[in-house]
Amino acid sequence: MVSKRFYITTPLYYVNGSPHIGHSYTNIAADVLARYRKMCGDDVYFLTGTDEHGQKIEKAAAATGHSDVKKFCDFVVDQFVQLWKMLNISHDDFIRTTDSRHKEAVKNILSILYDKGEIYESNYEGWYCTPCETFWIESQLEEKLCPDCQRPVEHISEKNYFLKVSKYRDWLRDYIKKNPGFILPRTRFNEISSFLETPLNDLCISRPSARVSWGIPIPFDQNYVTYVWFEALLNYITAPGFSEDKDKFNTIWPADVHFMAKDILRYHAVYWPIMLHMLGLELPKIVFSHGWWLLEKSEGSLDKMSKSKGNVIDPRVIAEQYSVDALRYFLLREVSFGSDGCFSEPAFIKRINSDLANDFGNLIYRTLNMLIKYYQGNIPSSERARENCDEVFKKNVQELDEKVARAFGVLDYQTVLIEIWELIKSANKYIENKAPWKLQNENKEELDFVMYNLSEVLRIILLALAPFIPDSAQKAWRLLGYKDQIQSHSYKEVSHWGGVSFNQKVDKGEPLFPRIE
Ligand code: ME8
Repeated sequence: MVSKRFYITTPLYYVNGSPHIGHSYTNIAADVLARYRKMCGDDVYFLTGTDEHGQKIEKAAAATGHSDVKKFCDFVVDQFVQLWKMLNISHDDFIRTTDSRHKEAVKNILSILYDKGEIYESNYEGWYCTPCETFWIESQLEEKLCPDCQRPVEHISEKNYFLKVSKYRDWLRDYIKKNPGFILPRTRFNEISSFLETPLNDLCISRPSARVSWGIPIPFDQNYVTYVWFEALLNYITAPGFSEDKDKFNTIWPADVHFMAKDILRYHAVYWPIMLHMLGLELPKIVFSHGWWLLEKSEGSLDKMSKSKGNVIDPRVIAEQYSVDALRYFLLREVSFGSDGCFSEPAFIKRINSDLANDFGNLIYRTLNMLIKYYQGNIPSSERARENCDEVFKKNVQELDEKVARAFGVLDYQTVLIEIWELIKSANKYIENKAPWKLQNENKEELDFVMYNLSEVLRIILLALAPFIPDSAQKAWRLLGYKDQIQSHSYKEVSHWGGVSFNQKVDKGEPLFPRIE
């Protein structure tokens, strides 16, 4: 039997502007999980991509003087592709909603749902927000503005196609109640549960081609294109081959984790599960909605970082100035995954200096330096240390793998890092307490014991951190005397004591995270 792959997705980002820190955040989080699961032995399928149809994109192309919308998309998509490369995002597939594999599968799915009687035609009268491409009823507006983006809406009346989502509300409510781990974190679960207490309107899934021409034609009515949200959500099944390759699809679906921010949770936690149910497919295991990165707008007031508002931090600039791994670490350590965070350079510098330059950097530097000074770079042969680690490390080492697994299970990256830092901090304290520089003259056997312990703890820390800071972990791995790829090792090895070999030859190298002044 073919085993089920571990399937991770990110949203498909709109190509109406360049990617910023917010998009990088989601992809870094997804990448860390992908790397972790691979180290746990899973066959990971990690999907990301871009959302390229609809009026928003048409308008963005026109605003930048592009008469060919696809060419405009190609140009912006390349910025996403380059950024993911720069940030070491290890996705296995990149889907564009303009790919023919996606377009054909969407048409096929529309026909399936139409034939099943889940789609009907009706007149739509109400308010429409062009940037969000969303219909609103009068009572949902906030002071006549779109409740999502607070921009003006237009009144329209037109014939459209609707998906019968309303009749599945009770089914979904029951499903969510029975599966409390389906929507994470808990606050978002509560939000969706209370949303489902009110009636659900059927979803308008078409737009007249006379108004929006840039889209996937509806197969049963050429005067319409598909609503972008309806077709974009389908990418999660079109990419793994829902229409083209059922065998492959069955090894990948259902998704293990869908990542996104809270702005688009409702699409993923309400409409998407109903669409899957209509198609007779299983639901994803976890829909995780993280918080927003905000920027200070004026003193004391914060605003969501957003492409359409243009108030963004360019991740390339931060990564170039401080390093990719510093950015990856900061984003996942600074705020709890699920809460909002305010991005500021002083906070970034403070975090990198204290955690990466001081705690982590110093531990590597001092350990390697002492190994070179006292042993010409050869890890000492201490049978006593290899058999049993020093009592001070025992609990942390034995429990690390389990604690990390528990935290990763609920996408609590901050707790994973805090657990790893417990070990880093205790190793730094160990150096102070044991004072190897004194042992060198006073007790050679004890020095061997202490330095083997430090080398071994360093090995464990590097393995544990590899999914978060892959480049730096690999560099330090080499310095510790390993020739292979750190990520070819099993994550289980973090709790197996005695991994470093006697006489393994270490090197000092350059500081990985120099202090930022
Ligand atoms: O919504 N903080 O695309 P999008 C944190 N195409 N994350 C942020 C963020 C911020 N300030 N800004 C953006 C769309 N993000 C649709 C998705 S999926 C089938 C279709 C991240 O380009 C976050 O993951 O507006 C958010 O959900 C996503 O980008 C929205 O990207």
